[in-house]
Amino acid sequence: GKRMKGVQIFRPFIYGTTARPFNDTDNPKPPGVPADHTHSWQVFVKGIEDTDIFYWLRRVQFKLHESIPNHLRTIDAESIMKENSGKKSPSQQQRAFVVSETGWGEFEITIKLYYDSRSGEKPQTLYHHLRLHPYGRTEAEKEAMRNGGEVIAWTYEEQLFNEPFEEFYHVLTTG
Ligand code: SLL
Repeated sequence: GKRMKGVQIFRPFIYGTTARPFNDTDNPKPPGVPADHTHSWQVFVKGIEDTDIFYWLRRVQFKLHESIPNHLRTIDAESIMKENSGKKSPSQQQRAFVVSETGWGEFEITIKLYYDSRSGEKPQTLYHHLRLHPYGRTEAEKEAMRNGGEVIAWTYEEQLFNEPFEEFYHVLTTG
């Protein structure tokens, strides 16, 4: 195919983790969760304000810590969309590549992005530190995180497609 000379297309997305400590009120430990697990957490890749990214990002592989059973988690846009097609309202539809887990420790998560094959792009790897405990430069920043009950570590990113193939340019611009 031919490339679009001089054309650059950006697609914003967010990746990161959200963690919550188990407690007796709003986040009770589900049955079967090991006694030493202190938190529930999620790692995700998604569009800004839950906009669709499945048309350009086709697969995400999350590599978790090896202490976690089945630590390589691969999620295909195709299977999410298949599940969404059975749901009545758009608000019930899943808009993110997400893995939900429980555990006790922080570690580095490797996130591998696989693009639509028409892009000709190789997979790209991101690294994200799972945060379970409040962090920040000041005690006030940490306290704010404790109040919310959630520890949020999110990164805003823009995917650049430089001189995309014409066919993929069409995919990008028509959704
Ligand atoms: C640490 N270097 O020592 C890190 C390792 C590993 C966290 C943290 C296990 C969960 C499971 C889990 O939370 N591992 O058993 O499913 O802090």
